[in-house]
Amino acid sequence: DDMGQDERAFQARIDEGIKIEAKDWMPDAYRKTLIRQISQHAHSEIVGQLPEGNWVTRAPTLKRKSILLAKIQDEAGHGLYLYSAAETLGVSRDELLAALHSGKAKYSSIFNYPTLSWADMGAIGWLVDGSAIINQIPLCRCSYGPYARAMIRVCKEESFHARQGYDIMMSLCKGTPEQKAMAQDALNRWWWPSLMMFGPSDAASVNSAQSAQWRIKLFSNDELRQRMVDQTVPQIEYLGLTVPDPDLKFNAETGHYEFGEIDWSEFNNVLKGNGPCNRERLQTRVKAYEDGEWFRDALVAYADKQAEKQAA
Ligand code: FAQ
Repeated sequence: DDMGQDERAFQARIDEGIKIEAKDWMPDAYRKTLIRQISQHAHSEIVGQLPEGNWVTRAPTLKRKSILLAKIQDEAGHGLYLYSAAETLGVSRDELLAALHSGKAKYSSIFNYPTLSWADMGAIGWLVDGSAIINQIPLCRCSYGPYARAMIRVCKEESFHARQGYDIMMSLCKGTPEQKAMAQDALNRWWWPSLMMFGPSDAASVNSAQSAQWRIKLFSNDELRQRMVDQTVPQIEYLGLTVPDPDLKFNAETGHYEFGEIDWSEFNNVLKGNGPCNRERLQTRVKAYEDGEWFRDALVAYADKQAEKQAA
């Protein structure tokens, strides 16, 4: 084969389950794919604050408001751990942010959908954070040490988020018929985009084979998507809601739910920047970054002054 000696030794370590650390030798393509995935993941956490930010001032009670604020703040923290993990691979945070702000970098498709009612806060916590957990639990065991370790805390916090989302859904479903209808409407709008979070079908997933060989991916996109459906359908039934998929049926032989075809043209359209909120999300991020310039400058000026004092 055409693997060099370094690369063979590297793959052997991965096959043995030994973690790769920042200062270890690694193939350029491994470094590149990790920078790609970890930075997209970081951007998702940061842009992912925006749909929920839309409801902070309109939360129905002070308790719900403080929970939502804490949840959104957790997402900012996740973004920061992930940017730090990406930086261990030799890329700067400024470069990563520039790629996000110019529209060059991807972030999760799910955050390009609008949040139209309070019930969407329930649906996002339950379905979006729920899907994020299913995708991220295996990443706690991925081959790159700094990424794997960051995922452990992220997953713990995401499980609080998923429970708070389901708690909102339970309250609405036990409420008035109007409240239950809001819950159903939110489920109808977030169900399919949540299934798309897991990425293209295995047949269309260009990065999967290599990422599986490097143990960045321990399960395929379709395997994790199936896990999400199997886990969530009983929760939908418990709420007394209807899965917005006429083709959904339980297969008693396999023990899995079979589900309808995902609208891949919608997915690809969102990835190309043409989802319902792509432009608005990016504009909001860029404005926040520009508005924060004076603050970043002040931090640097302060740090410089402290260093001068120390030197004197
Ligand atoms: N959206 O060959 P694959 C959260 C891209 S959770 C946009 O299968 P891969 C928590 C993919 O990048 C959300 N793009 O790629 C939260 C690639 O493009 P590229 C973030 C997508 O990497 C909750 C191309 O399609 N989670 O933020 C999507 O092997 C609530 C081909 O796809 C993560 O990022 C998509 N849905 O597998 C925050 C988890 N799917 O780069 C706030 C880590 C695929 O070649 C509120 N990432 N693409 O130009 C992963 O596990 C993987 O990157 C996958 C994609 C599974 C997402």
